[in-house]
Amino acid sequence: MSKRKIITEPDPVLRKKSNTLERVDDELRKLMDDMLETMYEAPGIGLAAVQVGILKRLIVIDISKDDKKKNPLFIINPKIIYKSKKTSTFEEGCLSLPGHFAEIERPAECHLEYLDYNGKQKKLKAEGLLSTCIQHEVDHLDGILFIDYLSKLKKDMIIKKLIKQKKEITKIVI
Ligand code: GNR
Ligand code: NI
Repeated sequence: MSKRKIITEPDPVLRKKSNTLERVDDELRKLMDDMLETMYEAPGIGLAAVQVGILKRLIVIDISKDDKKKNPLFIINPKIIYKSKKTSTFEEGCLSLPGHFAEIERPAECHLEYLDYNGKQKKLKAEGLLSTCIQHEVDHLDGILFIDYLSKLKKDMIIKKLIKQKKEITKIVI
């Protein structure tokens, strides 16, 4: 397994729509293993392939807190088939928006159809943090970031700070 570089905002790749996968093979499983390692190292509870620069409809999630009892979820071609009217709010972070957090309201429950690590068709009913995380990751596959749900003022402020951070990093490199 190898760790991959996480792309951060602003980067036009993060705004692209990811493509549906045609098959689940060993090459794809290698990518999923790399994504899981990258996510654990970050650390984060979810990662979409686009965040490592690959425009494929693929996400990995592990919301388990206990380091010893890992519970990874590999989700290929996710399709949200139900979203509840009831909503819930969580403080969200994003590995592509380092250092920024915001309370985001989303449907509390969602039902999902997808292919697993072995290419098997699965269904999942999610609530709580898992439901929020799935919706956050599926948004990535459609080029959406959580800052898109904030006011223009808050969103622009965060993007401005991220641009400044990137400029400072390049200065250090030079
Ligand atoms: O690590 C992450 N934490 C998180 C917290 C609340 C809601 C969503 C997330 S996902 C995020 C990792 C990430 O950027 N995934 O795309
Ligand atoms: Ni994210």
